[in-house]
Amino acid sequence: MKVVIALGANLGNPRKQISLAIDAIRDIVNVEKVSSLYETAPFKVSDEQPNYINAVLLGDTELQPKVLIKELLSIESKLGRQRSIPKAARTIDIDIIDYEGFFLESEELTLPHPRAHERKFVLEPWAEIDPDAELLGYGPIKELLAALE
Ligand code: PH2
Ligand code: MG
Ligand code: MG
Repeated sequence: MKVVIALGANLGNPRKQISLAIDAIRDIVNVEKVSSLYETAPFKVSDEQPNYINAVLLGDTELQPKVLIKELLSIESKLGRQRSIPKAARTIDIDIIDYEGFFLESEELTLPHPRAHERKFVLEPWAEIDPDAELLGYGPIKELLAALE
């Protein structure tokens, strides 16, 4: 199953944590493409935070969506993720953006990611590695990006 996964970090050593997270993801996802690392300003957060490092990867996995998100959350924990308020600064955030074009709404996971369409920090790295991608329900990501600029 094809997956689009976004990574972000803005505490500790963000570049290192993203690299370690990708290494860990390779154990459960056949990682096919990884974007460059993007330094981005905090978007829609309610407190003062350092800039983020963001990246997106494309992969293929046998794991079902809820199993995959559980594994990704466990990688976050191993990399020191602490949860306080939503959108707090973090050592690592790993989100599933799209899973084989599935729609899913459950307590654990919403697919596609409900805020990806408004996030340049997701769309830009994603467009770098899959320029013709479409976000389910929203259309070509290049058009979404153009609308944000
Ligand atoms: N993640 C958020 C909220 N805001 N801003 C940037 N630039 N990068 C992020 O990864 C990010 C954010 C919540 O997940
Ligand atoms: Mg997130
Ligand atoms: Mg998350």
